[in-house]
Amino acid sequence: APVVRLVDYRPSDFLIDRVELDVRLHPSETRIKAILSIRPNPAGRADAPLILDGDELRLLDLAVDGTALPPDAFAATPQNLTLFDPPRAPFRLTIETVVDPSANTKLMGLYRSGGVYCTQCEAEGFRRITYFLDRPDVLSVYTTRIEAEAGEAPVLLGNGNPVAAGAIPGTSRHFAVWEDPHPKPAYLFAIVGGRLDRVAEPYRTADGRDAEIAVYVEPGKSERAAFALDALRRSMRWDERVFGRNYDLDVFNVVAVSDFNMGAMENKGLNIFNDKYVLASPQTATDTDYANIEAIIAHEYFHNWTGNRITCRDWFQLCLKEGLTVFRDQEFSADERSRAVQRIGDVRTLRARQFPEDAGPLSHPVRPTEYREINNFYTATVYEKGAEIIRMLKSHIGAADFARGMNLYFERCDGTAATVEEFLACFAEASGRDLSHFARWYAQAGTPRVVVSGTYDAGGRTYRLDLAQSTAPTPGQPLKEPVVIPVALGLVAEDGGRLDAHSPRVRDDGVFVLDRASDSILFSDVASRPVPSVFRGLSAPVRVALDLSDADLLTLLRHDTDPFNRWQAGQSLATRLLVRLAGVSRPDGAEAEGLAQALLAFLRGNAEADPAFAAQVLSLPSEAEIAQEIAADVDPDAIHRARKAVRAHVGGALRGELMRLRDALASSAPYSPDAASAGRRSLRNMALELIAAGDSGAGAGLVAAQYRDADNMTDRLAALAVNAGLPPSAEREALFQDFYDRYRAEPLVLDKWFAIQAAMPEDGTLERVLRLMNDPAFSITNPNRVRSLVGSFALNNATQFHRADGRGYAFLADMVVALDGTNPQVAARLLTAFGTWRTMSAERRQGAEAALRRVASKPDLSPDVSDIVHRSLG
Ligand code: HT7
Ligand code: ZN
Repeated sequence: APVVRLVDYRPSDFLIDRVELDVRLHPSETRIKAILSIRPNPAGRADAPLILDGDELRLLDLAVDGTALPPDAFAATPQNLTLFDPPRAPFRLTIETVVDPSANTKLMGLYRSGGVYCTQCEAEGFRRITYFLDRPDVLSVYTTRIEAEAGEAPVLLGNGNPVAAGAIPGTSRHFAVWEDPHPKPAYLFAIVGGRLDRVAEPYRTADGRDAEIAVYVEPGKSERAAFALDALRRSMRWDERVFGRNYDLDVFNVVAVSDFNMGAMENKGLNIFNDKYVLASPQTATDTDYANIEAIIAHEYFHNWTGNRITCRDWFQLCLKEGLTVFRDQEFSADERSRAVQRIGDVRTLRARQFPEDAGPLSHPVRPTEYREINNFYTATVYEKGAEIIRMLKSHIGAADFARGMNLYFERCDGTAATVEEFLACFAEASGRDLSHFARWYAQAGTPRVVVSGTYDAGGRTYRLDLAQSTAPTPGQPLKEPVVIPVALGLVAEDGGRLDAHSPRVRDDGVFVLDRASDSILFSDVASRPVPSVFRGLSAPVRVALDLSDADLLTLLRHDTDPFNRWQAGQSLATRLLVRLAGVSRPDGAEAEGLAQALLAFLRGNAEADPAFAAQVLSLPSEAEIAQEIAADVDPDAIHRARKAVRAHVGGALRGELMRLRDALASSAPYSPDAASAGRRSLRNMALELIAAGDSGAGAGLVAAQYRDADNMTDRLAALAVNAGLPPSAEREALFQDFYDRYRAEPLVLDKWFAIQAAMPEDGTLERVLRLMNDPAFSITNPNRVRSLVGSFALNNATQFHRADGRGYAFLADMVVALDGTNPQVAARLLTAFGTWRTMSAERRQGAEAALRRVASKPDLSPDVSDIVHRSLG
């Protein structure tokens, strides 16, 4: 595929003001008649041909202003429709195409999922429905007529408001007409047709519009849609209250489908969701599922303003809608739940997904400057680091100016396809600041490393903090410049008392801005040696190198007023120990005694007051986090052994307290997914995990009882996950079998069963995965199944995916090649699991490179897989 470059952007030569669509749904021959009201763009070239995008399309008919075109006036291929000399005044182009939704395994454009017709048009799926100017800066008003067999598709949904519907006399077919008054790019187009149940409620917006909000699900599952509907209502109220944004149509529909490439899609007025992020009942969904549903429902709804009303000029600006909308959904979840626990979770995701991406061959700026396949840029960098930039912008200019900037952006850019520059200009204007240096965050890839050191002068009662930033080279960017880094900080007295130290360089809100390569802060009136607490709340997406003693970390864990840094202190303590133990062949768990005592003291003081937070403190850094810290010649087996030894020791040392907490936190109340109840469950289940790590015999007994007695999926699945970590036995397998038997009719529940087994850190797991691929519940064409089994193996099972004999790599390569023929997007995403291959030990590097080269050598690779494999090897 050719490279697309940001510098080559130019406005479209033509605009399409109106789109009238007539879609006749049919399982294998759906016909689409499109009437496009086209005019030359004054900002485009005057003599240009009209080149419409297509993808695997077949043209049936073509007319300009109602008249068929002579054959030499146009050319049609599956990829393009070209009018060599189109009218230079407004005209109506009629196009008829035919597509086969049942054969569409790429799940882009119009396809069928479990008998339901649905669409996915972002980023470039609309061109798989009709020929179009499929670019986000072409905004059109749409009217859509959908026709189908009434028996096959009694529900017909489109964007906007419903304006007509009825039977087609003399036939078994019916139709519905939808009108969307808001101009939108084609990527926000959607239709749905099928047998679906509906839950709905009325909603009156803060500015007085009466709307109906509804969730559509597979027949018989409407009870499982209630939580999503509730989350939608809460999201709408939050956006009114916090961002002053009201909904703008008469209906808002959410549809759940079972085959979907990503999490969900924000189509105007008609969000389409992966059913994993809609359906929830206490018996089938975990607390994590509930929290994800709430966050993704909110995310897609928030796109209505940040993405739809204001869209992107081109796909390089993807972070304009995604980073901002992730920031908004994170803030929503923080307000609805615990702010500290939410932040810890968001930082864990950032470090687990974005930091490795930014340190590997797929590293790219938050606003990339070139791409071969845009689908490969829906990345943790664009989403999560994009959100961190917004968070920093808010802390850099302050909450009040941030709010003014957002309002200006909504006012000024509403109805347009905007750029990052236009966005930042609103904040520069609102705050009166020059943000040109801050803008470097969008252009420069890589995670900055900030080295911090402190010096106390008891005589002068001063304390100096020295900070220095640097960023390692990334592909295509050998040289790096300093970025603007807001450092939220404070000083903590060694005994935990107050320290009234001051520096004119630190703002009243505790933020110091590091905007050059190095700088220092001098505090005066410092009565005693302080412990620095820096990057509170992880105030910037950086790696922090601050060499605190274990005693200092214990002070922070005990006394820091910032909960995030209390948690961070515990993690730093554990990481240091784990990295050290990963370097020895027989790690001695007894070395974790200091950590265990610190955790015990923490639990005694805090566990019952804030169980969710305590569960986070108890949760040791993941194997992937330890690998990142080691960074070169990584041996996942050594990391696993070290972590296992530490967990075993901590579990043994804390056993009494953990058993007590399990009893104290037990509840006989019926299941509720609220954050407080979920927090209690998370600590109880973390306790179970540690007790089992310390004593597998005791663990097995507790697992069996909890599994049997659980009245909800959170507790039952937690027991099953701990079961997976027990030594091999007939009882262990019997529990897996029991789970399968109970939930054999629940694909989303069996996904959890697949994922847990694929993540088992033991020799036989690859054979287990191969066996599970033959299970009738597995399907290679369903992305959720593939992600649960193959994705979990590649991403959550370091010892087995990175097997020294290379069989894990070879398996993934086989899967990628097999999947590339049916669903290249899913195949390409799986392939990103190779992202850390260069950091592995030499023999593993050899195996990974061989597997990647084998993928690269396959003829007819999709642009998606070809792009990832070549960048990974590059
Ligand atoms: N904006 C949506 C992105 C998306 C997508 C992208 C490529 C291929 C399939 C897709 N499905 C959804 C999701 C979001 O960020 O809200
Ligand atoms: Zn999004």
